[in-house]
Amino acid sequence: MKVIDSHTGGEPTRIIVEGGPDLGSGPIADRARRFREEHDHIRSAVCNEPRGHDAMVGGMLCEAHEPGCECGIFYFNNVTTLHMCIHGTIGLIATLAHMGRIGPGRHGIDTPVGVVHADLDETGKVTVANVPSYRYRAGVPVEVPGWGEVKGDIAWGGNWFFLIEGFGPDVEVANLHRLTDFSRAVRRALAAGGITGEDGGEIDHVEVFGPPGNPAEADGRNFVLCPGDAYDRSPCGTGTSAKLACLAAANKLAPGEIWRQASILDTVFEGSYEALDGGRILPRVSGRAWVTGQSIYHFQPDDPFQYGIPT
Ligand code: PYC
Repeated sequence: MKVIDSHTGGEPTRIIVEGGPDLGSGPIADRARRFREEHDHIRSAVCNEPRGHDAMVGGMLCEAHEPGCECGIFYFNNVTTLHMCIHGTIGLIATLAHMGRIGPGRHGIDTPVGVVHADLDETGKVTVANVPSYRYRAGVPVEVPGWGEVKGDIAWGGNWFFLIEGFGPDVEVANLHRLTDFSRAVRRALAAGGITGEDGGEIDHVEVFGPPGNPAEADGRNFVLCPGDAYDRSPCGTGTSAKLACLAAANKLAPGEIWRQASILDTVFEGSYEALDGGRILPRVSGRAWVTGQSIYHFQPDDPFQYGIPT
């Protein structure tokens, strides 16, 4: 198996470019389900130690099902497959360019949540037009053991997010452990209270907002807890999409206006949106990825951790 590694604003992406499992043909969502049900050991082998670590996001490069797409992709992490991942898509575009498969221009990518388009420019900047996003509920109260009542918005940005501002620890890198504890407690309280996305989907990402470290470079800083309990080193593209949906719903950002979202590490994604019918938006998120290496993996039958150390 061959993988190519990159990072997008600090968040790693590892794309399986050769030697992945045979998932057949058909819609990417079906192939992602087949991967989850029949090849979960490959997810663990790629993302977990000793080859990976808890922040690693993997991607399985496939033939596209939808016409006009450059490729298909689905993403996974240390515990599960993801609906969508924008930092991963920015990493995928950098990887395809590194492989010589694509150059600057617009590229269609077939994903489990629909076709997305990514523009690569001459400088390496990638802009992803994400799936339609929306705020589902605003100011939802949840009683969080040890932290009291916390209010947040529920929004879809390709994953379900609970977006919190004004509660919990300050969004500063010195508070990483407390932010992780807080966000995990919020996610547990949401699950215990039966609070879900509109489709009953689990809210598996928690996003806490604070002021930017440097207002000349960003409009806000976030901390994002991912499903496997790692924090997103990047500003999280699906999380930025969910934020844009909330700003649009609250009339705080006009269509086409730029929102600069900094991560907890102060790496920045730029976001803007186009208004769609029914209160939905089409978010566009820009960032940059850098290829860091490539590897050939060996699976030795007598290696007790050939498929990773489960998280
Ligand atoms: O950038 O969308 C994103 C993402 C999701 C999980 C980690 N990063």
